[in-house]
Amino acid sequence: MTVVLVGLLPAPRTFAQARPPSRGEKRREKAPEPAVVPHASIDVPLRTIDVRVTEKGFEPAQITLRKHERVRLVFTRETDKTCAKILRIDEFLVWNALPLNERFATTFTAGRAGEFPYTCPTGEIQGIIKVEDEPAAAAGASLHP
Ligand SMILES: [Cu+2]
Repeated sequence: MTVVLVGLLPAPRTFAQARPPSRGEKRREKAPEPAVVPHASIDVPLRTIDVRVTEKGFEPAQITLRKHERVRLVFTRETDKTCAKILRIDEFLVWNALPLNERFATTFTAGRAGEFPYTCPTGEIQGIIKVEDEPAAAAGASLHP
């Protein structure tokens, strides 16, 4: 039997467009920036955010980050009564089991401003990661000290 897991894999564009344009090549279209970027420096402070998975859903259900902020999200599932036994964050390439009462951590650097949902496998239980643009004065400073 063949099982096709539709939607399991995030769109390849997430990592696909890191290649710099070669000289003389006209870029036809600007590809979107990736949602996650390599950790630019271990000196960038790491912010840890705890998320509980309860009967009400994700708590908190909204996380606000700045672009290029380095974060560790720590999920703890505290209920068996919802289908959020698996965590999806498609844009950040996360699809992980959440064992009951265990901590699951994912660490990344936000690469692009936007709104990125974190959900149960079916998408009914949802939270939103909001990544805000850096203030203009700080732009570039965090990546190129
Ligand atoms: Cu669900």
